[in-house]
Amino acid sequence: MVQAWYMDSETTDQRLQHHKNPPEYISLDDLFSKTGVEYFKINIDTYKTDGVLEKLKNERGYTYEDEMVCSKECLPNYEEKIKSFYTEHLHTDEEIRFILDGSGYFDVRDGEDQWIRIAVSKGDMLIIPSGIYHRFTLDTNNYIKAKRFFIGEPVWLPYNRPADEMPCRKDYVEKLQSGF
Ligand code: KMT
Ligand code: NI
Repeated sequence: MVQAWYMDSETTDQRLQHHKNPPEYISLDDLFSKTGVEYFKINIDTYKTDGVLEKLKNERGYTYEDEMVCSKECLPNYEEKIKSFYTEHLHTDEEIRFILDGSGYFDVRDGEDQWIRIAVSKGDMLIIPSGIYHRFTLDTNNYIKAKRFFIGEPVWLPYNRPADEMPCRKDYVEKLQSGF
């Protein structure tokens, strides 16, 4: 099951869990109300035919999809990509990921600028809103396979922090203040 928690501020290996002491978990409802991040559980064994993913795609207008594998063997420019994924950034569009295999961590900032770590694995689908500061890292398994979705022609460009003057950031902060 997907779990989310507030991170410690240790600068040790990014692939570790980075729990606070004692751990401070956050529910998926609180994750949404504090960040706007949406979560869907998808049945990995039946998703091709059960219609759940199809309905979500239609409702949200996802017209593009592809698959990516993130591992030393499969990702071109691995070290460089891993570094840029973990550099705090935002995008002008949602970041939509459906995990097919493996695992990893998406970290997002809450309204008080605290990092929340979301541990994803097989069957987890996350929608990270446009304009939120976030980052991604593999965990100690060093492997993840995910589907990416997009509305229209994909734009994967990250804008590293600070990007506070971007319209998508201002929109996000407004939504955050009005409680999504
Ligand atoms: C991203 O944009 O951070 C990624 O695509 C990371 C890998 S997706 C599980
Ligand atoms: Ni991103």
